[in-house]
Amino acid sequence: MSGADFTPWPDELAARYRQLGYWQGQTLGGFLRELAERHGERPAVICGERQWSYRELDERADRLAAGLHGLGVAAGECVVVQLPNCAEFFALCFACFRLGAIPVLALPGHRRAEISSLCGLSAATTYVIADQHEGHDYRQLARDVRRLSPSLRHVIVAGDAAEFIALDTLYAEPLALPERDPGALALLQLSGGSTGTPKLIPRSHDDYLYSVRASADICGFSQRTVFLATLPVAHNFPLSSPGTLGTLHAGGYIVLAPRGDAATAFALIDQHQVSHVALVPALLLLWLEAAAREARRFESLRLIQVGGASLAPELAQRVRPQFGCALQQVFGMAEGLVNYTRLDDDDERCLRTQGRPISPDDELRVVDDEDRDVAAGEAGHLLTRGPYTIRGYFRAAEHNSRAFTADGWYRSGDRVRLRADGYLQVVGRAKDQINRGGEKIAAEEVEHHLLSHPQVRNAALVSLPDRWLGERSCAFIELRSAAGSIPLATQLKLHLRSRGLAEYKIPDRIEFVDSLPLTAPGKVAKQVLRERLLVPATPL
Ligand code: AMP
Ligand code: DBH
Repeated sequence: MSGADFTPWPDELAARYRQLGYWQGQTLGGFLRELAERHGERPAVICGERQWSYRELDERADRLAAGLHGLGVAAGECVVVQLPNCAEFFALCFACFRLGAIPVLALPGHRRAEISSLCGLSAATTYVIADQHEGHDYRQLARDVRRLSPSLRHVIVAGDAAEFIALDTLYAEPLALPERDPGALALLQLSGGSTGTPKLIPRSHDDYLYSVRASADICGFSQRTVFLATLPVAHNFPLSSPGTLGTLHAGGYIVLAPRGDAATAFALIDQHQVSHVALVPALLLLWLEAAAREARRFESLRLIQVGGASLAPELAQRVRPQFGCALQQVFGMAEGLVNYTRLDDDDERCLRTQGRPISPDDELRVVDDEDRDVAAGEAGHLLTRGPYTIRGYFRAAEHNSRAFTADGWYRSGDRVRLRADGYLQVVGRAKDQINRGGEKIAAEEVEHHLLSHPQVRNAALVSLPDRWLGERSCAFIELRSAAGSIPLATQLKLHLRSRGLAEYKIPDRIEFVDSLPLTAPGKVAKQVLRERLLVPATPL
């Protein structure tokens, strides 16, 4: 990896983070080795009927690393991992860490457009999928992706491999592999983004493990923790805040839910006496409604973490009465900074704030449009730096000059208020993104796909408030002159699907307008569009 791939922290700060023990000089591969030595036969991962101990997970990682090596996968190569919540996800990721290959953590909902652009950006040589999940056949997706991605050499499948390589056949005699550099790039997370093309987030072993260990401490994870993974495990929140990795760090075990719905999750909570779970607000709402209908008890639950999107205080206050456990708000980003309400915080903080940062060395600034600090307690743009916040996206020099200040602050795109007690409240968003139930949609990306339709002259994607998801998306479309047939909303949606876009990015609503309103510099006035959606009677 070259310097352009991974912007390092300044030397003095790196030395400080090491000296303060944030960066412990351990790789993620070494992390699992140490846990296996400590916890041996204790259960680590439960996936359906299967249960892997720490020792077994460690051994599988070694054997899979040898198998990948045998295929010719080398240190520094990128491996796009698109697996649902299954035990193989962990064996495979740790195998990559041991080998020095870089997992690129795609989400199960991604389709041809997203995966081929991840492959292009990372020059991935290997793509790992499950055969099928939730009715989707990933092998067909892999056939499409392979046509579009010249760098891809191997497709590995958990399950029925068809013409590809079966993951189960890759377990080989462990090899003696060289230790990796803990300061090096370990994995690439995906950013929700706000631009036309996806951005990859380079996380090092040292910085990622710091966020995992410190999160596990803050959230009180221990050997008694049974963590139910309901959100896709590749996502930064259920992976590291403290999530599945934090559970392993604490010596507890992970129960993998194939999906997050209440029926599936409640059955697993009962069966495995689950103590901790991480949810987005949209999922919490479904769970609350289901739990109220069933009037049931949750004796084993200790903590429900909620993050990824704004949580209304009215929803927050239903958690304890309904589930009989504590609520923790989590405001984080795959780029780094994570904030938690603390376990001993009073109700006011737990219900009405999004917590405070993990680290005493997390730096926060709240600024106006000209990057001037706002008065204490006022709302503004959140900028941040710290021991686990990236200094630049992967291979995105041009974008980095806008997404980071010259002195390394990450522009989160969130509008926040920083209170005198150090707690944050998220009050809005400046970035051009829709947060659809915790799934982020970069408006520009969808607009580019809409503009590829021959009849579309201009398109603007905006958010629309929604009771269930928090926000949904609405595309405003300006058509070209009446020549030819006018596309219907359904045809535009089909057009987006035919371009291989993930389903959650397909606009929930489409409105046709004669012309899009413009601001003075000629940009689409999205605020005007959002306001139009709030007044249904106004003619569009
Ligand atoms: P990403 O950068 O794609 O990892 O997404 C992180 C973004 O999710 C943040 O910058 C926020 O916009 C949003 N987010 C995460 N947690 C919360 C929360 N608790 N409340 C409001 N927004 C959140
Ligand atoms: O939304 C996120 O990206 C997020 C939310 C909570 C996150 O990355 C995290 C915690 O680590």
